[in-house]
Amino acid sequence: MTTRAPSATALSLEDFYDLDALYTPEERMIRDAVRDFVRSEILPSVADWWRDDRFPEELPRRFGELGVLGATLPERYGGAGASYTAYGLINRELEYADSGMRSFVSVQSSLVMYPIHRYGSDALRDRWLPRLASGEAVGCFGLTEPDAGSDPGAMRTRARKVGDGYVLNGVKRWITNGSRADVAIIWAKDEATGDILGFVVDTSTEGFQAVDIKTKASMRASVTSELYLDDVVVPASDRLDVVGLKGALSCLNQARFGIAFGVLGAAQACFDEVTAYVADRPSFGQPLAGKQIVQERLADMLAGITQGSLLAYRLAQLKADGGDRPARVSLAKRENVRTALAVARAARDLLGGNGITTEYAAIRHLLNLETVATYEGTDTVHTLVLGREITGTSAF
Ligand code: TGC
Ligand code: FAD
Repeated sequence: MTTRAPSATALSLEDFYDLDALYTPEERMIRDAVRDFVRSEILPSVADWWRDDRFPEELPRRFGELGVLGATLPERYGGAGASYTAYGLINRELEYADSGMRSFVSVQSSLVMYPIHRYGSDALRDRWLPRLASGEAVGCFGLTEPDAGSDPGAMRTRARKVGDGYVLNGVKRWITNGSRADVAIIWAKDEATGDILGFVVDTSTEGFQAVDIKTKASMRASVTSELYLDDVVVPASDRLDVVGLKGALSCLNQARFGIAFGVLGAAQACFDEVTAYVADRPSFGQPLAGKQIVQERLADMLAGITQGSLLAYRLAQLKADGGDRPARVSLAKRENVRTALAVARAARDLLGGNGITTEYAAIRHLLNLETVATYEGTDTVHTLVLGREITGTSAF
């Protein structure tokens, strides 16, 4: 095989179109700090955590110290006033290690701190946001139920107005951080009006119980639970100031944006791993890297990650100006998850038998990404959102 040493001007394989030049110094600084943390504190152990079905106790506080919890919120509440691009880059760096790391930060930032900041009273903000930002408190988001996932409007959890409060009853399933949470954002139907309401529930309230789901073959370094609400009394002052499904969906719009960036981290990790592997792996008398079909597959991976990065960056620009319309976010979530899954699957295959072991990261990412394709709106749900945007007809 003829080999050519990469020239001094070789293009970066993790930023092929030099998006770095478009980031602000602060965005680069945040990205680099998270990258250093991930490489030194998470990557050496994350495969063990995943195998052991464990999310380490100390991580929330470490994330808090790093400043990645609620990073876009104002400093007054413990945030960093960071840009959406910075938030996206944080997600990408975390998901380079494992989707479970990004999931923790997505839920805490986009699904718990965001609604408290946007729809909560000053008292709720003061009570929860600083502790959530520091990682002293953990939050979860309870929308999905055993019989209401893609169609959350079909939820059965009920809120009954009693005196100056509400009584909540119901079951939530597949709730990230559920058993770790100090505070839960719970969505329930008002028994009298049928309106969907959101509540900030202290999980130490009597009648609240969380039980972990322990049979996952995906997202094993992330806690996922079932929540049982049995006559949980919540003061009216702990209700979010929004009525209807749009309250919950507006939170999903934030988290889906983060996923569009995050999954490219998982894809990049698979690409880096397989590129190094094929350089040395002999087959039919030469390294796999010298085979045309292998090069085509690497080129497809690089193209997918590059296109996804451009899409995510443009979405962040649009979001900064309020242009993160749900259909745009759906397209980015759908496409970038598809790309990441394709990259992880191809990397897994090129690793051969080694690729089915957790000694290599590809299969762990591939299995995690199966969850990412399902949560925050399945691939099909986002296809139907786009179909509705194109045709004006709802086909759910
Ligand atoms: P639809 O009539 O479309 O909408 C009801 C109201 O909501 C508004 N809206 C949105 N607002 C903000 N952001 C969005 N993405 C929005 N989508 C819709 C809409 O304008 C309307 O407002 P208004 O003022 O007219 O009342 O509602 P629908 O019942 O037809 O449902 C639409 C559908 C299917 C797209 C929606 O239900 C959906 O997205 N389903 C998927 C459910 C889902 O994604 N669940 C995720 C649970 S959380 C999770 O998975 C966390 S994973 C942990 C992690 O991230 O790591
Ligand atoms: P279903 O809605 O039953 O879908 C099953 C299949 O049917 C899918 O292929 C779907 O695309 C398809 N389908 C559904 N409707 C249609 C249709 N109209 N036309 C054609 N096909 C359709 N939820 C939370 O609230 N909070 C969390 O923190 C959270 N974390 C999660 C963590 C993990 C690890 C997982 C796996 C899930 C989590 N979820 C969470 C739940 C997640 O959002 C749901 O699993 C997801 O929305 C899909 O719902 P479902 O599982 O009920 O599947």
